[in-house]
Amino acid sequence: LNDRSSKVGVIGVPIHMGQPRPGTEHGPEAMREGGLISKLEGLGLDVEDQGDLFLEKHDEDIHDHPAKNVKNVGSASSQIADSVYNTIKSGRTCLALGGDHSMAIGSIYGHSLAEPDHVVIWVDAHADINTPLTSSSGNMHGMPLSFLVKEVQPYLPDIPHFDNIKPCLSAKNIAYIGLRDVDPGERYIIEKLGIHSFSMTEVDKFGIKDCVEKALHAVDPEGNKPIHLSFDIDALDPSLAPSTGTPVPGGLSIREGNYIAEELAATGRLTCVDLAEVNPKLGNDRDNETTVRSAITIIQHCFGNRRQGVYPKDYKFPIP
Ligand code: 4U7
Ligand code: MN
Ligand code: MN
Ligand code: MN
Repeated sequence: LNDRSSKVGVIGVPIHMGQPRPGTEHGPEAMREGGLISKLEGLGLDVEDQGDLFLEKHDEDIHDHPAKNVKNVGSASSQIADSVYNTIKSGRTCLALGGDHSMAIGSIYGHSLAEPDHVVIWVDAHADINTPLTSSSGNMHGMPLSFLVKEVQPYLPDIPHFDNIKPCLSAKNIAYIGLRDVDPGERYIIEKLGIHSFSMTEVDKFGIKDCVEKALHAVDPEGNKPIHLSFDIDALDPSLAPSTGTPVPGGLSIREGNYIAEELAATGRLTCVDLAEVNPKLGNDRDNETTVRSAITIIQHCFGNRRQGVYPKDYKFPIP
């Protein structure tokens, strides 16, 4: 696994059908234009940018299902899963650039095909574990975990076009950090299944250090499982990530976000990272720059940047 950490495979996931606001399909390009790839290379990483997935588009979707755009999100999910699986199998750490957070259905499932025993750290203002029946919006970016968690399956209606996706997580292998907008049905599931949750209240109470430590220990007490980080940019405070569809005040600071990323990277077991919900069509140019800058700094710290300073493996110290 350690060899994997110097090799990154970047996949753009231009999905927007998991929510109603146009623009998340431009998230990957906004992060690339912000210099993401060269910044990762500057860390001494071997970066393979695979470009954006060409997601199948179905103009006729299903209209009588409580979850919206199931056909489009379902087919995209299998494409995402294939591509994440192949990237991880090729020995690289996978960086999946979203795209709305329905992308995590495919990325977490694809990760599980390559590493069946993986665990998930979900950093988000939202719990994203609505079932199509508990969701008040019908937007699938608020549902990804409900399709993936085994214990939730008895409560799901039949979801057409999701035959390729199988539940691959146990409730005990997930920990949330940053929650502050959780729907009643979601809270009910979290409590019933005992899902580990470090909401902003716990971040306030214990500090980010304890929350990250406890989250890592909770999902994997032995500390040897591959880790999937699903980072929704709206976990950060809206002042740091204004260009996103569902901002919620009172979020993580950049210091807290970077700390989470540094600590996960330091495990040497971070195998796949999603960076979801950047929407450059929301807000003005300045909002976009702020949001992209925040996303890139989080990603850099996931891939070896440390605030104490770093130099690449092949660094040549200048001697006169
Ligand atoms: B995101 C919401 F009701 N819970 O289900 C819903 F508040 O990926 C929001 O975390 C979901 O941004 C937000 O629609 C999904 C709502
Ligand atoms: Mn969110
Ligand atoms: Mn989310
Ligand atoms: Mn959102």
